Amino acid sequence: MRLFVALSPPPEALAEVAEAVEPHRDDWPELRWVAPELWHVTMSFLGEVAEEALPDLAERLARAAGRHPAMTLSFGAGGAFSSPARARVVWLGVRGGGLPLSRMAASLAAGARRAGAGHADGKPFHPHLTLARARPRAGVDARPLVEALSSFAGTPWHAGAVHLMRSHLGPSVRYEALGAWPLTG
Ligand code: 3AM
Repeated sequence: MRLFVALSPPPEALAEVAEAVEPHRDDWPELRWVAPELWHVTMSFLGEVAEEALPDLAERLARAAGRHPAMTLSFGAGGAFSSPARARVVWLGVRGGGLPLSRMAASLAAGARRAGAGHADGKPFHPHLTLARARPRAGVDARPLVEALSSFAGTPWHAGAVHLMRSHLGPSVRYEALGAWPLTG
């Protein structure tokens, strides 16, 4: 099964984002917008994981989550991977996490690896909310969109748990929450 670990922002925080994004959607037919009900903040992408590994994975994620503090985060200015001029992914940034959030991501990934899930990809952790993706092989010049989202500053929200998510790929992607573990505090 295809898994990732994520934060699930509260509906109020996502509703604000939806309101900010809505005026732009129709202007960018070259982008595929992610449906708001799928929005999440990925902490660690695990990829294909054998079902037998789940109990050990759950235990290790629970333990890793419990070693990190709950935090107050907010969505901030837009950006793009790999760059606004040749965007493959357009996102909103996550503010307020800093080093503790990066440490948490590293700790979850390390716990998952000990359960045989995921791998170190060496990429720096860049917390974000993916809003839209370019169609395959097309880098989009999304500078006006990134610029339009540059002033976005969402209301702070409480990140108190991490979720293990399963992606069901197909004509329309669906995510299923397999577990949730509290952060401390
Ligand atoms: O929606 P975001 O960007 O947070 O991009 C995928 C998504 O992240 C990412 O995992 C999340 C859930 O699908 N993802 C998919 N394939 C990936 C890969 N091979 C990947 N991240 C890293 N390596």
